[in-house]
Amino acid sequence: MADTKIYQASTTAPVNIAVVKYWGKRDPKLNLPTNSSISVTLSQDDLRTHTTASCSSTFASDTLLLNSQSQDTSGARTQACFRELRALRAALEASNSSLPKLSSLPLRIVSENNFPTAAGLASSAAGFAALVRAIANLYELPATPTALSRIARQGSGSACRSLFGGYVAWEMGSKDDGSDSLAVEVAPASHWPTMRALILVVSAEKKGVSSTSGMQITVATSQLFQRRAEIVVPAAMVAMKKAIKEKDFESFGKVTMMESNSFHATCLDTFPPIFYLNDVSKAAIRLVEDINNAAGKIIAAYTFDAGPNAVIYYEEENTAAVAGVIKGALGGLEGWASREIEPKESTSL
Ligand code: 2P0
Repeated sequence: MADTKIYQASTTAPVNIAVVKYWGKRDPKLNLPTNSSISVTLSQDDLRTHTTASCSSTFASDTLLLNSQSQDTSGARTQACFRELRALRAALEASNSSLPKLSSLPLRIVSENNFPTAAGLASSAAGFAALVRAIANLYELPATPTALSRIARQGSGSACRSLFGGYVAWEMGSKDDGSDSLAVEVAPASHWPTMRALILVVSAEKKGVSSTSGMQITVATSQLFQRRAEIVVPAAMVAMKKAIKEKDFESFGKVTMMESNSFHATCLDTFPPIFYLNDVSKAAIRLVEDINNAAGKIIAAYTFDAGPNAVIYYEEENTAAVAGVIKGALGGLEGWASREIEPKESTSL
């Protein structure tokens, strides 16, 4: 009798915020970057994608539902993830004939974010990481987070870093096939339990220039870009890994802020220029400077991605001096919403 069973597995993946930024592809098809990057994974209680993957001979075709809305699965990125995961499952099935032939069945993916997708908070990173992990669980693949990061990277570059919790490096690699462009753990979240992040949502509008096209124009036109990729980021990678290992917040904060500034300077140096920061973002930068000046050292660090929203890192002992002051100062400003987040471990496979 034909197998009409529905096979199913669920998982969650967290949002990550880069402290050394990915910006530039040397291979747009495989999402191979022009520089390595490092991120901090945020708590899944606050920001995460939950995904259920199922497959069955009763499904007509591959489908993907995000926050109850049907998404196109024919895009090259989704197709690359499906193809890679099916190939791994097919290899398992070839070596063990008692396994059900899931690799040839249509897939149904259902994803929900517990944060607004349009809020500019790295939704593609959590989304593709959850998609890849859910299908890997469905297929019972004996794959490590690093092995799955190679696949998630093809969905969205930053997604490869969301396969881990804590502090994660995406090593750019040097091979043309991308086999060494992978995410690795720098330290688990438990290594630095006092780390906190405050998310300041300035605008929940969708960003003007998408990361994918923005970074392509930067690579083609920015004169600062090459120096950033070859000199600035490699030095920041070394300094950031050391700061995390030593739990040295002053160094962590300085590299985080300089990296954000370097990334946005490169955006401004793109032609035509890309503006992600707005006046409210700049007010947040000034406020963090004031807080650090008042403390006589770096106790708060801002970072901005491809949009105006700020993430402020600080240590628990400075909650009042950082999160308290920022919330007080920005409370009267329209359009600001803040959430305090504790970096946490990612759910393991
Ligand atoms: C990052 N960003 O490292 C940087 C900082 C935005 C600014 O990764 O084209 O959505 O899907 O590989 O991963 C945003 O880029 O781009 C990003 P694709 P992605 O987090």
